[in-house]
Parts: sequence; C-alpha cells; structure tokens
Amino acid sequence: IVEQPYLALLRQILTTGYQKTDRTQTGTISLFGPQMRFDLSQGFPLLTTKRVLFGLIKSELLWFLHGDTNIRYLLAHKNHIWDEWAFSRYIQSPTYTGPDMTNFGHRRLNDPAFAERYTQVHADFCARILADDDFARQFGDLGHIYGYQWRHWQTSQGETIDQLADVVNQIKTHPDSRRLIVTAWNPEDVPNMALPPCHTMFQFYVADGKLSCQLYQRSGDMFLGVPFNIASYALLTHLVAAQTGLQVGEFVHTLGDAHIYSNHVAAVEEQLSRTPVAAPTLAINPAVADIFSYQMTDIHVENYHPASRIQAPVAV
Ligand code: DHF
Ligand code: TMP
Repeated sequence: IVEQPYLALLRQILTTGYQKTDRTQTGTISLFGPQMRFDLSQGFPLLTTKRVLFGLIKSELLWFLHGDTNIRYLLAHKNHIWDEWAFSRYIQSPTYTGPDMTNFGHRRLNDPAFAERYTQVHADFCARILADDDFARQFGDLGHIYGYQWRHWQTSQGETIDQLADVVNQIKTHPDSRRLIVTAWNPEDVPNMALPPCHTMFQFYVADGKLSCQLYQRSGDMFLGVPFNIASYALLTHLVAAQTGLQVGEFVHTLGDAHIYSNHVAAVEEQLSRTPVAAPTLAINPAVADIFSYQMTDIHVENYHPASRIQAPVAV
C-alpha cells in the first residue's frame, strides 16, 4: 500500500509527538526529522483514505513551473488554497477600508456573524483579483515564493538563474551528478515572501534508468499540506522523468517539524480508522515538448477510488 508510510507517520505523531505552541496560535503535536519513502513504480501516492483534490495539486504545480506567484492563475482554475496569504496582505494595507478582518483565521472559526462577513469580503477580494488587472498586480502577488525562486532566482550580479531548466538539462547531460538541486530557501529574500517556503529544497538522483527525488520540507502540516506536497513532488518527478527519458524511482520525503494541528486530531483519527485501497496511476501526455509547457489536460490520475473527503480548517 503506497500511502502506508504517511499513515504510519500520522500514528507515530499522535502517540509520541510533543505538544508545541506555534506561530498561528493553534497548537500542534509534533516530531522532528521523520522520513517517508514512496516507490513511484508501485502507484501514484495520492491518498485513498480521504479524497484529495488532484486538480488543485496540478494547477498549483503548473503555477510553480510557470514561475508565477500571483494567485490570479489559481483563482482562474478555481483553486483557493493560497487565498488566505494574499488576503492577509490586502486587509493590512491602507487600500482596505472594509469591515475589520484582523485575526480572520481564528475569528471565522469561532464567531458565526464574523464568518459571514469574512465570506463576503473574501469573495469580493477573489472577484476583484480576477476582474481588475491593477488590483491583481498589487494584491494577488505572494512575493518571491516558489515560482520566483525556481525560475527567476536573482543573483548578486543582477543575473537570473532558472534553476529548474538547469536541473533538467543537468539530468540529461550529467545524470550521475550529485548537484541536481533546486532550492526555494533564499535567506536574503525570505522577508519578501507571504509565507517562507515550507518545501525548501529538493534533489534528483538517477540510477538504473530511474529518477528519484528527495524533498527537504522544513515544516509540514501533516493533515492538510503534506498530502498535497507528496502528490505534488511525485507529479514533478514524473514530469521530469518524462522529459529526460527516465522511469520513475522513489520519492523520499524528509520533514523538519512534522505536526498535526490540535484542531485536526479528530479528522486524523477518522482517517486512520479507514482502510487504504490500491493507489491510482498517473497518465501524462507524452507529446509535450518541455517541462514548462504542460497544461491541465495533459495530466490525469486514473483508477482513483478514495474514501470521502474529510474537511478541516487551515491555520493562518
Ligand atoms: N498553512 C498551513 N497552516 N497549512 C498548510 O497546509 C498550508 N499550505 C499552504 C499554505 N499555507 C498553509 C499551501 N497548500 C490546503 C492544501 C494545501 C495548501 C493550502 C491549503 C487545503 O486547505 N486543502 C483542503 C481543500 C481545500 C479546498 O477545497 O479548497 C483539503 O481538504 O485538502
Ligand atoms: P510556518 O511558516 O510557521 O512553519 O507555517 C507554515 C504552515 O504551513 C505549517 O503548518 C506547514 C504548512 N505548509 C505545509 O505543510 N505545506 C506547504 O506546502 C505549505 C506552503 C505550508
């Protein structure tokens, strides 16, 4: 069962994790430095113990690959997973004159009247990002996050490094290289990001005609973010393998602070009570010329038979 390492880590954190306070004031149980390994030849690691919306993972990864950091592209694909971090910048700006949205992450959970106001202001915000170019430029952008660092890393000499194009070329020309690395963690630039990168750096490895990838993730929200991160890097590994004429090997997922938020514990217990089934498979259009040209319709999961969704609030 492909998702077994994920389920085992959830159990391990529940039983042996440390109680920790955190930036979002939610509270977590957490362990440091665990590792999960997924053999991509055994199936695509999209969880079956809850439905994970693959369309959101696909559009987020294509957004990174395009070097885009503006949520407008995500909204155009009905993807709202990054809204809160753009919204939070907007409501703190002088331009915003609507009802007080301070601390909206917690208040929308505890105060139904506020939640209703938030829903309206948030919907208006998204509609305006889509409709108004200037507004989108000003408030849709999350700053120098993944897409920017992967494709447009700025050097001290004023040059731009396309880390992703470089690494794909290196895999083709020097598959034995031990320097097949892409990093999103740019210490100088961290203050210019809506959220400092959680998936901070990844490395490729080629052996026996197979491409493997290891990710170092400094901070992992085990219930919400990590299922996305696993599927996203598995998909990236498949795309890079397709572009370099390799088969897929393993995805190795190493985490720093791996945590379950206190308000996700019941959801995690529900998920762990379920029995996983066979993983789906991935189908990619083989005719796409380069890693940057994939469109939504070029990528599909097949034979995905998950249990029902389990929803839980994201900590802002
Ligand atoms: N902050 C926190 N606290 N946790 C995160 O996982 C996280 N992830 C971010 C940005 N900030 C974060 C980007 N990735 C969801 C999944 C991934 C993600 C952000 C949010 C999420 O809420 N997933 C829901 C469905 C969302 C929907 O339907 O719109 C899920 O049930 O998987
Ligand atoms: P932090 O910056 O205080 O670590 O908060 C970031 C939170 O977001 C933390 O719970 C980890 C989570 N996260 C993921 O798990 N995966 C992701 O891809 C992103 C962007 C965030």
